[in-house]
Amino acid sequence: MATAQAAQTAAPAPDSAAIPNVSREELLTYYREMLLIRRFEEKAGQLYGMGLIGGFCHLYIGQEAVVVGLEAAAEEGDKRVTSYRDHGHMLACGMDAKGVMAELTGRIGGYSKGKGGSMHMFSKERHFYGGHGIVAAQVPIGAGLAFADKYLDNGRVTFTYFGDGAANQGQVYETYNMAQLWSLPVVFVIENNQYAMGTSVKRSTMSRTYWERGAAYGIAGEEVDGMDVLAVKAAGQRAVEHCRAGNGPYILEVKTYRYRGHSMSDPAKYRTREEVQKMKDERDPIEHVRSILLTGNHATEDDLKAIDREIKDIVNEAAEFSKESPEPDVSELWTDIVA
Ligand SMILES: Cc1ncc(C[n+]2csc(CCOP(=O)(O)OP(=O)(O)O)c2C)c(N)n1
Ligand SMILES: [Mg+2]
Repeated sequence: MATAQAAQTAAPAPDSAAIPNVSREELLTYYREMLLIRRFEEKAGQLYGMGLIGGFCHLYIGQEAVVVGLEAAAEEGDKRVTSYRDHGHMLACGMDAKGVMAELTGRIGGYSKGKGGSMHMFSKERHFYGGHGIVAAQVPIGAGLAFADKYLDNGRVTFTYFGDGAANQGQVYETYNMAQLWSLPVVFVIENNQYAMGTSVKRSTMSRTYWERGAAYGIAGEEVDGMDVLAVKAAGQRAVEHCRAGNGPYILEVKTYRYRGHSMSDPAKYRTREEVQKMKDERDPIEHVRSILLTGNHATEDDLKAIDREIKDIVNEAAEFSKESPEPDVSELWTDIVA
C-alpha cells in the first residue's frame, strides 16, 4: 500500500523534468479530454440557466483529472459506474457529447431518448452503467458487475466511483466485505471533493482517511492527488494490475475539489469564495497539464489555442443538437419500461 500526496497539502509547481515517460501525445490527449469535460459542463450550466435543462444537474468542473486519469489506465471492455455527477465519466469513456447534451435537454436524441436526464444515462457499447441518484447505490452494483466478470473469467475490471459522503454509507462496507471475500476485480474510486452537498468532511466524518477503512477487510488501497492527471493514471494502473492479477478489489481515494455548487441550486454558504479561488489558482488540473506542455516545449500557445477551438466546436455542435432534437413522442411513455 502506498500513500501519495494529498491535493490539499501542497501546490507543487509542474516540473516536466520530474515526470518520466510522458509523451507529447499523451499530455495533449489529457489536455483535450479534460478541456472537453470542462467546456461541456460550462455549456450545460448555461443551458440550465436558460431553462433548457430541467431537474437536477450536478457539474463536474474541477474534478476532470480524476476520470481522465483513470480512463487512461482502463482497457477496452472495462466497466464503469458512478453517481449523479456523471457527465465527465460519460465523455471520458467515449460517449458522444451530442447524445449526452440532448439527454440533459430531454430530447429524443439523448442516450435515454430524453426520458432519463442528467442522472440516468447508460451505454452498453461504452460499458457505462450509470448515473445513480441514490447516494452509494452504485457501489454494490459495481461489485455485481465485477462478480459477472469474475464468473465469466474475462479479465475485465469495474471502476466504481463514489463520493466522500457516499463513503459513510453502510452499503459500502457490506460491499467491501463481499468484494474481498470473493476477490472481485473492482476498483473502488472515492472521489473525495471535501463536501457532501453543503457538509464538509470535517463536519461529518471521523477517521477521514477513507481508503484506510479497507484495511478492516484486508483491501489494499492508496490516496492520490486528484488534481494531477499523471498521478491519477499511475495510481489507476497499480489498481488495475492488482485487480487483473486476481488479488481482489483495490481502493483509490482521489483527493479532488469541485468548483461549482453541489448542483445548480446550491446557495454555496458553506465555504468561502477565497477557498474556491485558491484551488482554481493553485491546483487547477487543466492548467497543470497546460503548464507541463508549455514549459516542456511540447506545445506552443498556438497549438493549445487550436485545441481550445476544436473543443469549443464540439461543445457548440452538441448544444445545437440538444436544442434541435425533438422532444420524445408521447408513445415513448410505453417503451423501455419493465411491466
Ligand atoms: C440515500 C440518499 N441520501 C441522501 C441523498 C441526498 N444527497 C444527494 S447528493 C448528496 C451528497 C453526496 O456527497 P458525496 O458522496 O460526497 O458526492 P459529491 O456530491 O460530492 O460528488 C446527498 C446527501 C440521496 N440522493 N440519497
Ligand atoms: Mg463529495
